[in-house]
Amino acid sequence: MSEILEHVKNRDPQEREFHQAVSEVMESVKPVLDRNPIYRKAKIPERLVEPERVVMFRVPWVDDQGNIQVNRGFRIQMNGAIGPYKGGLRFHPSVNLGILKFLAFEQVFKNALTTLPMGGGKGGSDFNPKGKSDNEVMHFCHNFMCELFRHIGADTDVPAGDIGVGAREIGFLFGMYKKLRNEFSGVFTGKGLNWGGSLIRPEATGYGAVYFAAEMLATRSQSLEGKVCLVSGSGNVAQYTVEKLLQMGATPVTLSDSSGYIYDEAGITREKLDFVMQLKNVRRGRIKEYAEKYKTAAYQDADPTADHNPLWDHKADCAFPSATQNEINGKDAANLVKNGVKLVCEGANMPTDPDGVHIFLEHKLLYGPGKAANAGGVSVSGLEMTQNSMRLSWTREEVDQRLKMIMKSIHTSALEAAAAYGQPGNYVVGANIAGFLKVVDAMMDQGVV
Ligand code: NDP
Ligand code: 2IT
Repeated sequence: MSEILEHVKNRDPQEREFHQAVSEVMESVKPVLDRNPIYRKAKIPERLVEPERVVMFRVPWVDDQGNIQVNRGFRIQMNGAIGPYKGGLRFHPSVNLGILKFLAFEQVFKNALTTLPMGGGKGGSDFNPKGKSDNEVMHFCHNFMCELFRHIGADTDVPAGDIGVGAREIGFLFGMYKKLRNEFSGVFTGKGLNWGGSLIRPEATGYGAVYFAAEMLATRSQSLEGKVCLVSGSGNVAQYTVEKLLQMGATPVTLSDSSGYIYDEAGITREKLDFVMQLKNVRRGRIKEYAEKYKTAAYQDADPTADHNPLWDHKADCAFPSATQNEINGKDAANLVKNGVKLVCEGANMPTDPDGVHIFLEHKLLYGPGKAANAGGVSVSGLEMTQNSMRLSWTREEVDQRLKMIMKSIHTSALEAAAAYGQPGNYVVGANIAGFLKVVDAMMDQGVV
C-alpha cells in the first residue's frame, strides 16, 4: 500500500469509497511523482487528500404530517487551485462524509480535464427525496440552503445537481439563496432556462458520455451505429445517454433503478424513452412499469444479496453504467467480457470497483473512466457560468458544439498522457495524470496555501 493511502486510511478508517478513489489516482500518478521529486517535497499528495474545507450542518424541517425531521447536510470544498469550487449536490439516504469526499476528490481531476477554470467540490444530504411530496422537498431544500448560503457564491463555490437533485431541487435551493442574499447570481448551475440556465445542461452528461464513447471507438475505426448497448440507471444521465445513443444509430436494451432492471431485446425506442422520461421525471414511478407497458421487455427485481448484477449479463457491444458507485464488480466485469462487450463508458462516478477495472484493462477494452467520460455535465455547467457572467445565452447548437469539442479534447489529453507515461490506450492512467498535472502545476505556482 502506498504511504499516502496508509495515511488516509489511518486518519479516516471508515471512509471506504474515499480510500478507493485515492488509491486509484495515486497509483496512476506514481510515475509522475517519481519523475518530479519536487511534488513529493511540496507535500502535494498530502495536500490533495485533505479537503480545503468541510462544512457539515443540521437540517431540521417539518414534514406534511407536522413531524419534525432532522437530516445532515454537507459541502466539501476539496481543491480551489484552478477556479471556484464546483460540483453537484447529492440527496440520497446513503450519503456520508466518505462518499462525498470520494466524489469531491474525483471532481477535482474531472474539472481540470474539462479545460475550464473550475476547482472541485461536492455536497449533499442523507435526505431521501423518494416518496416525499413537492412541499416536503421544498421545505427540506429551503432549510438546507439556510445554512449552505453562507459558504457558496458565484466566485466561491457553485453547486449543481447529482443523484436526487434535479431541476425541481435546484429551483427551491436557488430561490432561498436569492432571498437570503438579496442577489441574483450564477451561484448554481442546472438552473431553469428562464432564470439563467443553459440549453443542453440537462442533456450534457449523457450526451457527453456518448460523444466520449464515439471518440474511443474511432481509435479502432468503429462507430456506435448498430451497437447493442447496456445502460444502467434511469435518471438524468441514463435518459440522455439513451437519447444520444438512439441519435447515433445504436440500440439501448436495458435501464434500471434501485428496485430492479428491464431488458428490452427489441430495443428502447424514442417512444419508449418518452414514456421513461414521463415515468421518472413527472410521475416519479418505478422502472418496473416499463415492462408492464411494453411486452417486449422483461423485468427483474434487484437482489442486494446477489454476488453480481444480472443487468451486466446480456449479449451486447457496449456498456454505459449510469446509476451509482460500485455497480460493476469483478464478476460483472467478467460477464461483460464474456458477453462480447468491447467498450465501457462510465456515465456514473466510480461505477466499477477495482476488481472490475482490472478486468477491463487486462482485456484491453475501450474503458472510459467516469472522470473523463462523464465530464460533459460539469463542462456545460462551466459554460452556464460563462453565459451567466456575460449575461447572455448561447443557442442549443453552440453549446452542443462546445460540449463535443470539450469531450474530444478530454479524450485526446487522456490518450496523450497515457502514451507519455508508457501506457498507450489506458484512459484510467491518462485521465488521472492529465487532471493531476493541471491542478498540481497551479498549486505549485500558488505556494503553500
Ligand atoms: P438521478 O437521481 O437522476 O438518477 C439516478 C439513477 O440511479 C436512478 O435511476 C436511481 O434509482 C439509480 N440509483 C441511484 N442510487 C442507486 C443505488 N444505490 N442502487 C441502484 N440504483 C441506484 O441521478 P443522475 O442520473 O444525475 O446520476 C447518476 C450517476 O451519474 C451518479 O453516479 C452521479 O454521480 C453521476 N453523474 C451525474 C452528473 C449529472 O450531471 N447529473 C454528472 C456526472 C456524473 P432510484 O430512483 O431507485 O434511486
Ligand atoms: O459529478 C458531476 O460531475 C456532477 N454531478 C455535475 C457537477 C456540476 O457542477 O455540474
